[in-house]
Amino acid sequence: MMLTEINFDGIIGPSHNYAGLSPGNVASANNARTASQPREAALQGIAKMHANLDLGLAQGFFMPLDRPDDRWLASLGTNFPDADPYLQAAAMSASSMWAANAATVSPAPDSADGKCHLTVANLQAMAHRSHEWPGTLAQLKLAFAHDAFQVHPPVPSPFGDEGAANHLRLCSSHDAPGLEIFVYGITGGKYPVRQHIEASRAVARYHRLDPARTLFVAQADAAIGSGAFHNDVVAVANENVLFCHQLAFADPELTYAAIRAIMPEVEIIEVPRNIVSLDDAIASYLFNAQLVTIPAGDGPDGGMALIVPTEARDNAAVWGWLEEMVRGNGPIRKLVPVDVRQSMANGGGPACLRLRVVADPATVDPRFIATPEKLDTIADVVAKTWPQSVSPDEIAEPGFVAAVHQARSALLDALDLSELV
Ligand code: SUG
Repeated sequence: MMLTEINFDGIIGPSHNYAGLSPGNVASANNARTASQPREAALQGIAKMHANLDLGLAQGFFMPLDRPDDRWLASLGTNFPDADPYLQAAAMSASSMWAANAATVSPAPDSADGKCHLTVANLQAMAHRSHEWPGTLAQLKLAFAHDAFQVHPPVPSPFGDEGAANHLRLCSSHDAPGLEIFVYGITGGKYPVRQHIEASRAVARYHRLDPARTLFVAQADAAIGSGAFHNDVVAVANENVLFCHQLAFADPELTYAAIRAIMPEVEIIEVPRNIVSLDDAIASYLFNAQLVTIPAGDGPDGGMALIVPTEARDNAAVWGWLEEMVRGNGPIRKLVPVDVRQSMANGGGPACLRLRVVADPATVDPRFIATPEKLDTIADVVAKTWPQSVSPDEIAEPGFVAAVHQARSALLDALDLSELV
């Protein structure tokens, strides 16, 4: 078994829109009711996947879910034409693009049974995301049907679980046993808490993790209150590196000490609040980066790269700090800005768009694995069928709904995934 980190990106669906459905998500609120560009959005996501392949990384993808979600509306005793505008918008959301919220993943070396475990996230904090999990679960079961995996149903209500966005894994290398850190919210101040500790503990039990290598850490209320609705807006980890904001965790010193006690070789890169404020961190999404190990021989000294949104480059305080860090002798050697502005306008950066799965690529259903040719096929379908622009007032129009259905069907056909109804 050759265990590698594979990043599975959610393909941005044809109904991508800015309905302002996520209280506590500053970008989504700021852009609420403006027009979105679904085609451009999806092409930006595909370009990011291409760039990752060029860096020598393993890349996969997930299909957009069927929207509007008629089954969910039926469970609420209504249907799309009769539903009120709020339910219509919630049923049309393309939010499954943020694959970091699809599931929590524990690679095989961390689990007592030697399997890679995935628990689909219930996403129950937000109505428009609470109905993602059945479609996501069906897809995970297809992509990870091999014996090397175990896919779990969601944690039951009332415990909110938002998947890998609140989960960090530290390890000496991806194929070695890791330290898994589950980050949960307590009060959140003015905004809702999305990740509950009871859910995190349940996921750790499902995944048969070693309690001696598992930590449960509270997120700082200040971070949630400033708009870090998921921990991955203020922290990211890769192998032995934790890159985080000073105000990411409720008790940073205790958190770092607990990590060091289990993993003395950890390198913690903390960005001080007096250089990058929480507001700058959240507006630029510098931590919502993909921190990746460049395969040996391909990269600058085979070190790590930080794939950041272009918004991080546009912020002088943030970019200045990042450039200085890269000039130093640290583990992060390269900055790779990517343009995912359409997703960013709804609060989703490069890291939100991907789910990391450490596995042998040979054990994954090949239909979900990206190659440059397959990405070109996807881009071709998107260019031909994805709507160009839509305002939230137009998402319930029958013509738009029909276009969304046709676009997704065309993609499923092109990738031989029509069984995902
Ligand atoms: O859950 N935005 C998503 C963004 C998720 C980002 N993911 C991570 N941080 N991992 C959310 O708030 C906006 C939907 C709208 O307003 O239409 C939205 O759902």
